Amino acid sequence: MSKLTITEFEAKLTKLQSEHKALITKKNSEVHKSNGIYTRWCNPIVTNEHTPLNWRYDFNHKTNPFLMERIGVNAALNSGAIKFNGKYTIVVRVEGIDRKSYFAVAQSDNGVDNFEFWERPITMPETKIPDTNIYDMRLVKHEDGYIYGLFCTERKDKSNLKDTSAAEAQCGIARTKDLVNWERLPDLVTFSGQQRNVVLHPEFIDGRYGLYTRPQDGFISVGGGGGIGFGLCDSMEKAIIHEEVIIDEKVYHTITEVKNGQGPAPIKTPQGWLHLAHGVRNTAAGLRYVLYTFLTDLEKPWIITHKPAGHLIAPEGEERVGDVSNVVFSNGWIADSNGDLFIYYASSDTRMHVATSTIDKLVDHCLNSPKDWLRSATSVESINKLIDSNLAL
Ligand code: M1P
Repeated sequence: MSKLTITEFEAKLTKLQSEHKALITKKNSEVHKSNGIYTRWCNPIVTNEHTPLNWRYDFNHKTNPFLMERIGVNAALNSGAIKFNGKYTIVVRVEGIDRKSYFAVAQSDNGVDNFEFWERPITMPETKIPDTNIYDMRLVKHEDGYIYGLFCTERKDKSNLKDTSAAEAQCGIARTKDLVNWERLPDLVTFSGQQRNVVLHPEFIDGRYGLYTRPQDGFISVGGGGGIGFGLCDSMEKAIIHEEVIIDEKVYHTITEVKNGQGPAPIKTPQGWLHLAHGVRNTAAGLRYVLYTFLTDLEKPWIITHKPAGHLIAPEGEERVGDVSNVVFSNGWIADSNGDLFIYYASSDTRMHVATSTIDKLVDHCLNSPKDWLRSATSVESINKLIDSNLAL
């Protein structure tokens, strides 16, 4: 096929632009079916195709005479979230077709649709040891006045150069006031191997910073380590955790049998800190990631007070298929001052969704849904208790 004439080029570009506009302004609607705890929304809120066209296409007829995509985006997934300047703001993990992830801000007025990316992706400064890949930012407005972004920084495992997939995960730290200019701080130092899913607690604890961690022996396998950990450090400018305790262990024959990790930063409620996390188990079809919730003590957020059995959100329908199938993952949620809750989650490492609920509903779920007593017989006991109380009405 010969090169496009200028007229053809312009017509093709106009079509691309109007299709893109239609996609990013598409109205979302609630899914009718709900378990009463939360409601899913029909359309993904952000996908690879929502990223701006001028990040991907060269609009110059001379240098791109076929008007082809020059820089592909593979996925838009695991996003941190924060209410910023009155808008529902997510910092999306955008993954290029070259497998490199980077961060980009997208905002919406209502939290459920019309997410629009800012003009450029975030330019994240590097430390002296450049990151190969950065992803899964947890955004926290800390009471010290900064917005922190904690994320995974992945680099080649230099102790195993022969194995080209041997990698090392650690926690990168950056802070900002405007989500545009980021100050990169040294990576978190812990003494428990690799780290992923590290999250900053939003308040000081006895004048110190609290961090949820996820120690792991290897890059993918947590090995003998694992569980959601917690530790304190004196400064975020030189963050060192000398002592880590495991606050939520992985447990045999549960949704966290293989591994788990803290999701976004917990939300303070009168009944305790409300948490969202992911749990992973193995199946013949590979790992299955689901989301679960629990409450921790207000004064001692490392102590779990209530934890309902099983998952809160598991992959459903089209969510079950993608680059890494059978995965839901969340590292961002936004609570409005009226108690409305927007849970942002990615499905199968491919696209972003929203589910809505309220703080009151999730707290009630934590307080009143039975815990996992770890045996089939005890699960039946929980059901019988419910039947008995219903029959007694
Ligand atoms: O592929 C599923 C997820 O796997 C990792 O999470 P975890 O460390 O808990 O296993 C991360 O790479 C995450 O980005 C990804 O969504």
